[in-house]
Amino acid sequence: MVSMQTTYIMIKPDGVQRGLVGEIITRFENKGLRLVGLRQLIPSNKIAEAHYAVHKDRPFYSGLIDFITSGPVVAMAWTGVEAIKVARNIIGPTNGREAAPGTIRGDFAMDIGHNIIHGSDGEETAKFELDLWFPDGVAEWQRDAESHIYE
Ligand code: D4T
Repeated sequence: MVSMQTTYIMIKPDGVQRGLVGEIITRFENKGLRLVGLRQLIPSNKIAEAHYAVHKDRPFYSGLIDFITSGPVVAMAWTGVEAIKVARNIIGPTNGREAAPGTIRGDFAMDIGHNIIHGSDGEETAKFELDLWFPDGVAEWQRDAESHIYE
C-alpha cells in the first residue's frame, strides 16, 4: 500500500546565503515530488524555538536557534508517495562530511550545524512542522505529469 505524504523541507540560512535555492528545488522537482508550499522568511525566535523544541535540552540548542534566525530560510512543502523518506534520502545524513556524494548534504555541506537543509523525520513531525510554517495551509493541486511518475 503506497502512502501519499507531504513533508516539510527548509533551506537553512547557509543554503540561502550560498545561492543553493534553485539547485535544491530542482533536485526535488527532478525526483518527481510536487511543490505545494513555498515561502521565504527570516524566522522569529518564537517559530524557531517551536520548530526545534525537541532539542531544547541539547548542548547545541542555543547555537541552533541563533543560526536558524540569522537570515532568511526557504520553507517548502513537498508531496509524493513516501515523500518523507524520499526527501530524507535526497538530503542525506546530518553530518555533511559523512553524507554520500549525490545527496544535498554530501554535495554541499562540511558541517553538522551548517548542513544546508532540514527535512521532517516522520509523519507526526511533518504535520506539526507544516502547521507551524504554513498556518494557512498548502496548495491543493494535481500535476498532469503524475501519471508518468507513478504506475
Ligand atoms: P534537521 O532536523 O535539521 O533535518 O536535521 P537532522 O534530522 O538530520 O538532525 P537532528 O534532528 O539530529 O538535528 C537537528 C539540527 O540540529 C543541528 N545539530 C545537530 C547541531 O547543530 N549539532 C549537533 O550535534 C546535532 C546532532 C543540525 C540539525
